[in-house]
Amino acid sequence: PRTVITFGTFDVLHVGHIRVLKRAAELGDRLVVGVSADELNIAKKGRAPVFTQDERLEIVSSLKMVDEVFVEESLEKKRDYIVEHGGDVLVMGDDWAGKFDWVSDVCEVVYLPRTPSVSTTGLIEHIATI
Ligand code: C2G
Repeated sequence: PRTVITFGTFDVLHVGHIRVLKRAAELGDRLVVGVSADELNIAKKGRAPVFTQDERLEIVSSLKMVDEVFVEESLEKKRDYIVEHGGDVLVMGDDWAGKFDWVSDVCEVVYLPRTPSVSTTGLIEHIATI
């Protein structure tokens, strides 16, 4: 069986997240998702996610196209996570195009086009004006 692995924050889950997960799942038999840790978001984006990592893990693991979830503590551990979870193909949105080519010694790397004009930041700003 072909295992697909992908990573993300999946904070305030929206249709862009659903579409990339669906398309990722279609590339294999089993989809494993690394959900980024709260600490990783604070370090990289300077703010905590709206939903905690436990909440985001519960949400993502409830999706029918997702078979397994784990916490992504560091971007630098990507190759270790792929090997540990038996990933045959890494899928990322094309906002990350080229950024994870360094794992192509252990698996195939595919970047999928993002869904235009939907983002968690946009949603937060929209909700704030209501
Ligand atoms: N995505 C998308 N279209 C959007 C928004 C997001 O296709 N309009 C995709 C992203 O390209 C990514 C996934 O949804 O593949 C999750 O996006 P984020 O939650 O923003 O994840 P990010 O914080 O970029 O991941 O190792 C990577 C890290 O975990 C960070």
